[in-house]
Amino acid sequence: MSVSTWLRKDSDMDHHYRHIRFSYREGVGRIELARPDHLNSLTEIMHEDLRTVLDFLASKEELRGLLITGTGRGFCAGQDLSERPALPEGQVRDLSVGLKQNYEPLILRLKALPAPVICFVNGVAAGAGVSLALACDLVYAVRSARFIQAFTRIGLLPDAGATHALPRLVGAQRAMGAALFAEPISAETAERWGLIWRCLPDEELEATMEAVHTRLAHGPTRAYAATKQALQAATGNTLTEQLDLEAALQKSLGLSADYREGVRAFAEKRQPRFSGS
Ligand code: T3D
Repeated sequence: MSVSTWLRKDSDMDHHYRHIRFSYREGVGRIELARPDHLNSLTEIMHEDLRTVLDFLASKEELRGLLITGTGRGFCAGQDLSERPALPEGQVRDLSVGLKQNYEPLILRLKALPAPVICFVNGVAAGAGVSLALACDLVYAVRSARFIQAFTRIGLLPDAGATHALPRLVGAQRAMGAALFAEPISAETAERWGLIWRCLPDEELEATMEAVHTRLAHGPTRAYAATKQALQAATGNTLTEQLDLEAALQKSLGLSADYREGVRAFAEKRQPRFSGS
C-alpha cells in the first residue's frame, strides 16, 4: 500500500511537513525523510518537522508503533553540511548548540516514545543518519545499504548518541574501528555484528514494512511497551534492579486484557486477538 492511500484521520496530521512525510494509521505512525536529492541529510527544518511529529505521536494514547525510513536512494547522510559552510579565518562555530537544540531532543524523543520505533534503512546511512537509525528500537536494512561513521572524515567524533549505542551493540573493538576509520559497513556485516536486526533484499522493504505495521497494529501493545522499557533500563541497572523492574512490569501486564486473551487463546489452540489494552 502506498503512503498516499494511508488514512489521515486526525486534524493534527494536517500540519504541513516540509522535509519529511508523515502518515498515521491504526495507531502506527510512519515517517519518511524526504530530501532525496541530498540523501535526506538533516536540516534545521527537518529537525523541526521531526519534533512536531514526535510530539504528536507522544500525545496519542493509542500509539502502537512508529516506522521510520527514507525516500530515494539514501536513508540519511547525517547533518546537512550545506548548513555548515566553511567559516572565514577568525570565526568559530559552536557545534554543541545544534547538538543540544536538535539532535539531543530527537534522540531522547525517540527513546521516550512508549511504543516500539522501527527503522527501515533503505540506502546509505552516514554520520548522524546512523545515529538516528541506532536510536530506534529495531533496525532493518536493505542489502544495498551501507553504514558509515562519516564523522572523522570531517574532523569530528561520532555524536547524536552514536558513542553510546555503538559499543553496546557491536562491542568496543568494532565500535572503535568503525568510528576511527569511517569505512562503509555493509548491511550484511551490520547484521552479522548485531548492529541491526535484519538485512533484507531491497525489493522486500515495502512488504516488510507493511508486515511490521500489521504486527504492531494488532499486537500486545502494552507488552511491547513494557519490553522496550525493560530493555532500555537494562543497560544502566544492576541485576537486582532489573529483576525488580521485570516483576513490577509483569504485575501490571498480568492485569491486562491482552494477557487474559493470550492465555485463553493458548488454551483454545487458536491465534490470540489482542486489543492492545
Ligand atoms: O554540525 C553539527 O551540527 C554537528 C553534528 C554533526 C552530525 C553529522 O552527521 S556530521 C557528518 C555529516 N555527514 C557526512 O559527512 C556525510 C557526507 N556525505 C557523504 O559522505 C556521501 O554523500 C555519502 C557517503 C553519504 C554517499 O556518497 P554517494 O557518492 O553515494 O553520494 P554523493 O554524490 O556524495 O551525494 C549525493 C548528493 O547528496 C550530493 O549532492 P549533489 O552533488 O548531487 O548536488 C551530495 O552533496 C549530497 N549530500 C550527501 N550528503 C550530504 C549532502 N548534502 C548535504 N549534507 C550532507 N551530509
